[in-house]
Amino acid sequence: SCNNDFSLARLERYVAMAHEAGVTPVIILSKIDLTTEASDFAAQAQSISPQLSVVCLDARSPEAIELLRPWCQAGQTVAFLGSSGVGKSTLTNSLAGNEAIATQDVRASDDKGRHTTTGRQLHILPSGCAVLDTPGMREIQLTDVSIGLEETFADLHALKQNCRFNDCAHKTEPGCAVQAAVASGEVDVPRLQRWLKLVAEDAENTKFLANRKLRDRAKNKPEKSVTKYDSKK
Ligand SMILES: Nc1nc2c(ncn2[C@@H]2O[C@H](COP(=O)(O)OP(=O)(O)OP(=O)(O)O)[C@@H](O)[C@H]2O)c(=O)[nH]1
Ligand SMILES: [Mg+2]
Ligand SMILES: [Zn+2]
Repeated sequence: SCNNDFSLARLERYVAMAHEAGVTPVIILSKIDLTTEASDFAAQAQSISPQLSVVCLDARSPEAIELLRPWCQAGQTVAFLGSSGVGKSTLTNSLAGNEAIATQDVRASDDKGRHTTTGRQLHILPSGCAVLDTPGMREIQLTDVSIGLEETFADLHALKQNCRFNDCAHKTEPGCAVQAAVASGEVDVPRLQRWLKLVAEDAENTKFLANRKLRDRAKNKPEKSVTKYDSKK
């Protein structure tokens, strides 16, 4: 949403997850009616990648049907993911042309939602498109998304192929192509830092889960999934 809940770092996580899953990511920026800076929010979202589709809308408006038509054809399935209160259920209602799903105001202090939707639900639209409305995520932790990260940060991934060392950490190593690009002003440094953080997080979680699977298998216990992450970071 175009308010205090907007986070570029969080959007990158969702996009990486979608790429990894082989799903086409589309960024929907809701609540454009509540801001005069919708184009700034859109420019930030578009900075993730020029190829990414970014759609700005008022989720309560019937115009949403027109704006999302390319992805909402008969036989297609879309899933709305995002923090609580961004308007996933509101948008589903607008697409369905009714008010069947409950929605609830966000907190005025920080624009956070109240976790109104509590289970995933598939809705079939009049157009024949299936929409999955989901509960707002409190956190999104990355595991096993190395391919998703490569696609999301394709420019940095391409640069890193030219580093002198295979295991370059892109910090102080000699012959680091990424740092050379930073020096020449080609690379956005905050974006580079977010990439390094996500790559490290993914590696750590993937290793942690692999070890746990081994341990669980040894003990013959069923396998559990994923861990915790604070969405503010
Ligand atoms: N002004 C405005 N309000 C919106 C928009 N989208 C959603 N809202 C309002 O934001 C509040 C939260 O919307 P919901 O649809 O319940 O949000 P949600 O993403 O489904 O939230 P959870 O179910 O908690 O994950 C409601 O009061 C909506 O009316 C929008 O584009 N503009
Ligand atoms: Mg909801
Ligand atoms: Zn390097």
